[in-house]
Amino acid sequence: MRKGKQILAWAMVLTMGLSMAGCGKKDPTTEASSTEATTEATTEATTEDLTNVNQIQNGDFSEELTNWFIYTNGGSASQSVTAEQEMEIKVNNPGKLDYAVQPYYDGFKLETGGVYEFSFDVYSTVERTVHWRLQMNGGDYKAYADEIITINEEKQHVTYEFTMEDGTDPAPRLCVNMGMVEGCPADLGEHSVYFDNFELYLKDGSGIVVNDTVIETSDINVNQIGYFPTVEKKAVVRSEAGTDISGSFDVVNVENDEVVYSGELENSMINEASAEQTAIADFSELTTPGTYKIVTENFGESFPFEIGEDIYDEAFDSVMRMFYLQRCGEEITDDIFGHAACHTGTAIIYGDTSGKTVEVSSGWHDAGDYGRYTVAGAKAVADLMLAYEAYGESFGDDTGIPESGNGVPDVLDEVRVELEWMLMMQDPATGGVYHKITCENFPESVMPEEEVAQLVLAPISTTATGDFAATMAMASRVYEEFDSDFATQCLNAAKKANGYLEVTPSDNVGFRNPESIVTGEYGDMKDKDERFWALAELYKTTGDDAYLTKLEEYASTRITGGLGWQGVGMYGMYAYLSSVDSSNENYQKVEESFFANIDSILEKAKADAYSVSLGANDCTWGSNMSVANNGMMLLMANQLKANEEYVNVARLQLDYIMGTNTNSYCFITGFGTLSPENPHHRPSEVKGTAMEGMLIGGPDANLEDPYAKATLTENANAARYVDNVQSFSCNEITIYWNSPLVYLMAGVEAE
Ligand code: 9MR
Ligand code: ZN
Repeated sequence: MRKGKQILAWAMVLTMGLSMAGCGKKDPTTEASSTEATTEATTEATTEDLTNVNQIQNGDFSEELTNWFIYTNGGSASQSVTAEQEMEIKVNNPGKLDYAVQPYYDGFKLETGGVYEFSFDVYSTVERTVHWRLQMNGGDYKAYADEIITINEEKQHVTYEFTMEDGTDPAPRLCVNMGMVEGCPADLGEHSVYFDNFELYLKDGSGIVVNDTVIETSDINVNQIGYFPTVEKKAVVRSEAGTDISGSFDVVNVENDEVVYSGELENSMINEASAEQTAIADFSELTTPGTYKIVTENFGESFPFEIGEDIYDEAFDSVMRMFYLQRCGEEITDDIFGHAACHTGTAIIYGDTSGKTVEVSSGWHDAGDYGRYTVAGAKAVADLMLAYEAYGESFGDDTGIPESGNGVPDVLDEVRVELEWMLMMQDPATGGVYHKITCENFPESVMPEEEVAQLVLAPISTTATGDFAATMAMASRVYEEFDSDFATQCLNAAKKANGYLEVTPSDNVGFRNPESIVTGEYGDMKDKDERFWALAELYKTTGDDAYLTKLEEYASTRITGGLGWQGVGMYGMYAYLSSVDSSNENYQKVEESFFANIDSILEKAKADAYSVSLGANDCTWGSNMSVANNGMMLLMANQLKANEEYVNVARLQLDYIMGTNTNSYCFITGFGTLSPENPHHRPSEVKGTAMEGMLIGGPDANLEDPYAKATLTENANAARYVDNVQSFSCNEITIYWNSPLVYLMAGVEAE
C-alpha cells in the first residue's frame, strides 16, 4: 500500500547493530569486475546518491506482485495482494524447513560501509515467528542483516539499521522465511501473514568504500595455456571502439626477456560481439618451444603462454578427471573433493501411488547441482564415446581412477559409470526412459552425501528415450571388444527404447517439470532429431535394414539441431553419413545439411576478431559449450572429409576457450593465468576452492540470473560474464560442457 494512506500503529521499533560472520571467502564484488566495462559500471553506480531512494520498488504493492515472488521447499503457500494493497502469504503447510515457504524480492544492492535502514509492516492471523533476511543470493546464503521476529494480529512496524561490512553485494535477496522457523508453534496450521511498505534506505553513504580491487585482465588476449609449435598463432589486441590500433608488437621470451619475434598489428576493426576495437598480432612463424608473452608499446602485454608439444596434457587429464569427481553413489577418493557415497537411497516414481521404490544409483552429478538428467548425460557419454572412436590413441588406462590398469581405456570405464545409471533409468515394462532423477528442489551448498531428501524419478519423455536408444546403440558398438555381454545388454536396451518410441507418437510438448519439482527441466518440444539419431546409431551398430528403411524416411525430411542436450540432429547426421552408403537416395541431402552447418560455423568464426564461431548475437547460457561443440563438429566434418581448414578453425575455438576472448579468462578452472575461481558448483563452494578441470558456462547475453542482471547490463554480449558463485547462468559447470571439450582437445592434439 502506498505510504501515507494509513497511519500505522507502530507496535515496536527494532534498531540493532549488526555483526557480520566472517566467511573466509573473497569479497564477491571485488571478483565481479572482470572487464573494464563492468568496472566503470560499478564505480558509476557507487557514486550515485541513493540516500533518498527506496531501493525496494513496489514495496507498497501498488503494482500488485511486480518484483515479488515466492519459493517453496516442502511447504505450500499462495501469494496475493489484498484489496488494501498488502501482500498476503497464505500458508497452507509450513513444511519442515525454516525456508519451506519464502516470499522474496531481488533487484537492489548493498555497498560496503553504507549505513542502511530497512523497514516493513507485518501482521498475522496467528502468533508465530518469521525470519526476515537480507542475504547473499547464492553460495552459502549468508545474511547481511536478519532477524527472527514474533508476529501476531497486531500490525507492527519493523525497523532495522545496519552497516554493510562484508563487501559490496550488487545483487542480494530480501526474503522472509515463513516455514518452521525457530520459535514457531509446532501445530502451526493454515494461516495468513500480511506485509506492506517494505523500505530500504541508504541512511549514510559517507563511509562507502569504492571498490578498487578489480580483476586484472589484459588488452592482449592469447591462449593462456599455449600453442603447438607449427599451428596458426594469433593474439587479439583490443582498445576502445573507434580508436586506432596500429604499430608493432614483440614476442618476448619470459625467461630471459629477449625479443624473439616482432610483427605488425593487422586488421584493425570494430568487433561486433565485444563492441571494441580489435587488431591481430600474428606470430605463427614463431615455432621454437618456450614460454613467451606479447608486448606492445600502447596496449600493454599479454599473459604468458607456452609453445610446445605437450602443453595440453595436464589440462586434458584434469578435464577427464572431472567426470570421476562428479560420480554419484560411490566413495570418491581425492585430497580435496573426496567424499562418502552419495544419493544411496531409493527413488520414488512421480505420480505413482503404489508406494513402489526403485534403485537408481551410479552415474555423474550433472553440474553444480546433484541432479542426474538423462538427456544431459546422453550428450556427455556420446561426446566421450565419439572422442574414443575418433581418437582412441589419446586415451590411456593409467589416469588414476579406480579402474585404471584393468585393460580397458579409462575413458570407457568412466563412461560406463554413466551408462550403468542410464540402464537403471529405463522402465523395464515399457522401455521408456525417465527424464531425470533429482530431489524436488535444488540442495543448499552442501557436499553430495548431505543431500538426503527423497529422490524422485520424473516422468518418461520421448527425448530422453531417443537419446538413450542412440547412446546405448553407440555403446554396444564401442564396448564390444572389451565386454561383449555388456555390449549386448546395451543393444537390447537400445532396441527396447526404440520400441517405446515406435508406439509413442510425439506430443510436440515434451517434458515439463511437474509442479512439485523445480530442478533443471531440460525441456524440448521436438523429438524428431532424437528419433532420427536413435535409428541412425541403431543402423550404424547393427547394419540391420529394418532400421535403414525408417531412417531414410526421416532423412528425406529436414533434420535440424546440433550437438546439444536439446538439438541432437548433428549426432544423427554424423551417424548416418558414417554408416549409410553414399549412393543412398537421401545421402546427399543429409550431407548438404551437415556441411551447411559446418560452413556457417566457419563463416561466424571468420567474422569475429577472436575467431569464435558464436555469432555476434548468439551468446546464450553455456556459450562455451557451443564453442566446444562447434570445434567438435568441425573435427567430425574432418573425419568425414579431411580438410585442414576445419582442423585449424577447431583449434581456434580451443584458443578462445583457453583465453583468446574479450573476458581474458581461460574458462577451464585451475588453468591459465586468469581462470574462474568462484564456480557455481556446490563441492567447490563447500571446500572454498574451485575444483580443477571444469569448463565454465561463459558469457550469456541474456542475463539469466539476478547477479548477472545487476552487474553485466552495460556490457557487450560477449563480455556478459562474471566469475561469481551467485551467477549460475555464467559460472556453472556441467558434464556436457566438459565432454565436447574432451573431444576438441583430443582432436586438435591428434590431427
Ligand atoms: O545448460 C542448460 C541451459 O542450456 C539452459 O538454458 C538452462 C536453463 O534451462 O539450464 C541449463 O542446465 C542446467 C540444468 O537445468 C540444471 N543443472 C545445471 C545446468 C547448467 O546450468
Ligand atoms: Zn550423488
